[in-house]
Amino acid sequence: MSLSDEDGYDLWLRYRKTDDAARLTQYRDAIKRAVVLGASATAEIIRRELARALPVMLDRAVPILDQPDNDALIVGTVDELKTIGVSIPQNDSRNLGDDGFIITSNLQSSISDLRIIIAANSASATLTGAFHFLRLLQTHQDIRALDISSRPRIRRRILAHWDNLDGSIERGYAGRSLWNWDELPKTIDPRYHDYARAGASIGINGTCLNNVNADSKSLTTEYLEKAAALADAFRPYGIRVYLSLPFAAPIRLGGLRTNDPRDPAVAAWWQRKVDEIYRLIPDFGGFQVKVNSEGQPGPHDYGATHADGANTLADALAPHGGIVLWRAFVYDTNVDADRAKCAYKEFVPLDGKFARNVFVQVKNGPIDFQPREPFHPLFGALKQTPLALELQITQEYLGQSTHLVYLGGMWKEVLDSDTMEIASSQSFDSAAQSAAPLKTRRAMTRVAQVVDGSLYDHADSCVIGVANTGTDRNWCGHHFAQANWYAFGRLAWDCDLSADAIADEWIRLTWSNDARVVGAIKTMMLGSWEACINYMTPLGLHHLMREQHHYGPDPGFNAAPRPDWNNVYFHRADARGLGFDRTRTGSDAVSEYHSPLREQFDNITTCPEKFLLWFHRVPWDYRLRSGRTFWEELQHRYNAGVAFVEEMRDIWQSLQPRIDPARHAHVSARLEQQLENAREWRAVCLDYFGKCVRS
Ligand code: GCW
Repeated sequence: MSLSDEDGYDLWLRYRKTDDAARLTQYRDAIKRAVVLGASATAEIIRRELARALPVMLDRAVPILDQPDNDALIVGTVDELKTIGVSIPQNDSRNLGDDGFIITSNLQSSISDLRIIIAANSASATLTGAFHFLRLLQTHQDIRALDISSRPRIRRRILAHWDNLDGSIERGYAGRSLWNWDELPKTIDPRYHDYARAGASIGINGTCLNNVNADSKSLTTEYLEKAAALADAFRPYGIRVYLSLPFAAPIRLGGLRTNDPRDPAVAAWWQRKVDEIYRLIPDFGGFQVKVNSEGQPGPHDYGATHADGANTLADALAPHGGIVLWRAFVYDTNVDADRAKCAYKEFVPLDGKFARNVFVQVKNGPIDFQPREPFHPLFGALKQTPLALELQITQEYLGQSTHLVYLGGMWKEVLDSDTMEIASSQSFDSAAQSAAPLKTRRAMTRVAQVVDGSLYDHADSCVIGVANTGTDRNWCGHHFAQANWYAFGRLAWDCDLSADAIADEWIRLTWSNDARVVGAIKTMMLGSWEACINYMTPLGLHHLMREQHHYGPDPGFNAAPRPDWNNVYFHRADARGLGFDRTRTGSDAVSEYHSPLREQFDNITTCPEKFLLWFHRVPWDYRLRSGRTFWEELQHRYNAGVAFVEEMRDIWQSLQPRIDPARHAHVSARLEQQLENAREWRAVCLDYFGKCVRS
C-alpha cells in the first residue's frame, strides 16, 4: 500500500481511521454520539475537535448533540454535569483542582447506559481531558473500563518564545516567528489557533511571546494591543500570555532618568505600565526577566540587588495576580572565575528576600543547555523561593533542527536527579521525616520535587521551555523535533512519565501504530541523545561548539573577548590531560551540591563517568571502568556516537515502505547530514585532543 505524502502540519493531532479491527468495533460500540455541555468558546472548541476527530477515527458519522441521550460520550464541567443529573463524587472533583480532569467509562449516573464521561472543574481542563481521550483512541487503547483522574503537579507550564519583534527568532531553526506583529492586532492568523490547539492538547497553559533579550517596544501601547489580540486568541484554549520585560523601559519608554528599581518614580512607572497591561489582558500571567546577563542592563547597574529588581515588579503585579520569572542565568566574572558557580553565589544569599509572587528561573544545568550537564546546584539550595525550571526545547547546542535528538531522556535525568537535600530541610515535620523510610525520603528530594513545590511547600510551581516552533510548515524544522515539543508538554503535565512512554505515545500519534514502526523509531529516539553527547561532548565535556551559531565543533576556539566564552576555557586540554577541575582543590564548584553528592562528584573514582570532565582534570592514561585508558575511552565514545547515527540511518531506511514518502525523504536527508556532522565532530575533536596527547 502506498501512503500519501504528509507535511507534518498536523503534529500529533493526526487523526486517522483506526486500523485495528477489534479496536474499531469497540470504539464504534462505545461512541455513538457525543454531547459537549456548555456555551463557552472552549466548549465550542471541544465540539469542533470531536467533530473533526471522531468521524475519521471511527470511519462513520458521529453526531455531536446539544442534549444528552443514552449511549452518548459526554463532556462537561462538574457544574454543567450536575444540571443534567450527573454528579461527580466531591472527593474526586476536589482533587482535580482547576486543571485536572477525569475520564470514566463506568460512572453510575441517573441516565441509563451513559457510557463515557470527560469532566473537569473548568472548561479549559475539560478541553485537556477531551484531547487526552482522543489520544487514547489515536494510540489504540482499550476504553471499556476507563477510570482516569489526571492532575498536573506543576501549575504553570509555559512555552518561552525567543522571538524578536522583527520576526526573527534567537536560536530559532524552523523559520520565522509565528507572531506577525505587523499585521496584529487586526489580522488573526488561523495558525495562532492551531498553535494554541497543539499546546492545549498537551496541557501547556502559558506562552511568553517575546525574546528574553527584550525590546522596549514590546511594552508600548501599540505592541501591548497586539499581544492582547494574541491573548484573546489563546484564552479559550486555556493559554495565558506572559511577556519578557525590558529592564530599561522606564528610561527608554517613560523618559525617566533612572531604571533603579528602588526609585519611587520607577516603581510608580511600572505600576502604571502593569495596570495598563491588565486593562488589555485581564488574565496576563506575568513577566520573564533577564538582567545583568550577557550585556543586558539590570539592578546591579544601580547598586541594587536581584531581589530589589524582582520585588518592584512583583509589587506592581501582585494586586492583579501576576508573577515574576526572574532568570538566574547570570555569570559575572567578578563573582567567580568558574562560570558554573556564579548563579549559586549570587542567588543563595538572596533566599528569603524575594516577594511571594517571584520565581527564580533556573536552567537545568549550571552552564547553558549543553548536551549534558549535571543538574543546577540552585535546585535544593534555594528553599524559601520557588524555582521555575527552564528547559530548552530548541536544540541550540544539539544539532538544531538538523539532528535527530530526542530530549525526553535529558529532561528526565534532570527531574529525577536527587538533590540529596534532606537533613537541612526546614519545612519537613521532623517526626514524620525520621519515620519515613529512606527510600521515600530520597524520592521526595529530587529536582522534580523542588520544581513542583512539594519539597519546600510552595503553592505555585512552574516549568518553562524555550520553544522550537516557527513558520516552517512542520512547525519545528525537523519532523522529529516535534517530539521534543510534545515531550516538554507531557513531562510538564506529569514528570513521572518515562521518556520511553512519551516516545511510544508520540510515535503512535505521529507516525503509526504498527508495532514494527513503533519499535524501530523508539530505538532511534531513545538512543539519539546519548549518541549526540558521544559524538559532540562525551564524558562531561561541554561547550566545544563554534562561536555565535553553536553548530559544529571548534575545540580550539580561543579568541573571545572574555575567557568563559572560549572553548579552551571549558576543556583545558594540554599534554597532561583534559577537563575542568571543579573539585575542592580546583574551583570547588562541587561544594555547591549537598553531601554526599559533593563528595561523590569530588572523588574521581566515584564521580559518574558521564560527568567526569565536568568536575575533573583527567590524565590521558587514567584507567576508566571499561578498562580502557581515558584517551582510548574518549575515542571509543566518539566512535560510538557516529556508529549510532549510522544505525539510525539504516533503521530509517528499513522503514521506507511504512512511512509516507514525503516525510520519509525529509528525515532521510537530515539523517545523512547528521551523519556527516557527527563524523566531522569526531574528526575535529579527536584530531585536536590527539595533538595534546602526543605533545
Ligand atoms: O543559551 C544562551 C544563548 C543566548 C540566550 C541566552 C539566554 C536569549 O546562546 O542566545 O539569549 O542563553 O538564555 O539568555
